[in-house]
Parts: sequence; structure tokens; C-alpha cells
Amino acid sequence: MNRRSFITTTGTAAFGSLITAQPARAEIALPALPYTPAALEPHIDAETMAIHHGKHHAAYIAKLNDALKALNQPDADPLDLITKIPSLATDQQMAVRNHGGGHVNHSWFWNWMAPAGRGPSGPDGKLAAKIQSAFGSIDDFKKTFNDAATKRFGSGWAWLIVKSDGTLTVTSTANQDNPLMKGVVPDSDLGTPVLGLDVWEHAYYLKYRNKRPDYISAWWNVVNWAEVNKLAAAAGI
Ligand code: MN3
Repeated sequence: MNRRSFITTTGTAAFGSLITAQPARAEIALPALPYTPAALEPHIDAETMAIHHGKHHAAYIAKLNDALKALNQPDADPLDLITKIPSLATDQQMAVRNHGGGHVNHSWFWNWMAPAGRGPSGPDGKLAAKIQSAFGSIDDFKKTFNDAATKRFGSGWAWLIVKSDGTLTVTSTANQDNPLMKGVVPDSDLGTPVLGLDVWEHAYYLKYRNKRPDYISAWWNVVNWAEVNKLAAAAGI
């Protein structure tokens, strides 16, 4: 080996080892809330937020991390994974559906809320026009959404989604199912979520007890329309 090739070879080997020796991504960690647990008071109470985020969301993440290990896909992107559940090992499909869905849904949900009075109070021009053409008016859209959220039996979510043909629609899913779960939710519920509401009892029971409609109507005060507008634009609205 001449001097030049020695340098090249060892140099490449050293550089290569820096790349290949990089550890796998650490386990998925609980994302921080974008505000304090008390920031959504009085509409959503601090204790509910602290438990919902610190216990429920954390539990979904712990079980999702177990599923990623079992799938031998420690670096998989949860958002990508929930779009291809039917292709996963059958013994992990339900775990990804429940806990991958739980992690994705809650990560969005925290950002779909913001302290009341912060940011825009409704959809921007483009999204408002699309809502009006789809539902008649903003109020009619809210009624449709409230209806979906109220009538969801048991636990689940209500959604405003952009469908593949670019139209807006309101839908709801059970448990932690998400409108991106192709092959899991009915095709009529598939789309890109731009707004979602958690109607599991853990989201409201401490303050609102059994009165889910009161929780839903209070929640509109803390909807983060800046985030909704941003997601709608990203989805082609
Ligand atoms: Mn929840």
C-alpha cells in the first residue's frame, strides 16, 4: 500500500465509522406541551391537561416504543407507520393502531389548542371560503363538527379533514383511529386532518363530568386557528 492509498483508505474508514456507528434514534419521548397546563383555563382545566399529557399521552408513547422494538423498526416515523398498518406484522398492528394513533393524535391535539384570545379567532380567507362552500357557513360547519363529536359513541375523535379530491369534510373515528389509517378506517373517513377533537372521557370528565356537549362548546374558545390555517394550506386549501 502506498502512502496515498493508506491515507485515503484509513480516512474513508474513519469517516465511515462515524456514520455507521451513529446510534439508533433514542426512544420516542413525550413532546412538551406548547403552553402550561393551566394556560387553557377556564375552558380546559389544568389538572385535566396535566394528566392527559403527562399520563395518557406518555402511556401511548411507552407502548408505541414497545411496538417499534417488536417490529424491529426503532427509527420508524410514527406518522408514516400509521398509514401502512395492514403491511405490518399482524401481532403488532393493533399496538400501532392504538398507541401509534394515540401518540400522533395527541401530538397534534396539543397544537390544535392555544390560550383563548391568542392568534386568529377563526379560519383565514381561503379556509373560510372552502368551509362556507362545503358546509354553508362557519356556524353550520361547527354544528356539523359538534354533532360528529357528540354522537361518537364511547371514545374517539371528531375531525375536519381534506379528502384526496381536495374537498373538506367532517368525520369521526373510534378509539385512537386516525383519518390517515388507510386499510383500517373506512375509505369515506380517509383524509388529511386539519383539526381534531379528543372526545375520550379522560379529555373532559374532571371538569365537565358527563356533559360532553359543554366540553365541546368550551373547546372552541381555545382552538388554535393559526395551526388549522397552516395545516389547511399544507393540504392544498
Ligand atoms: Mn386523549
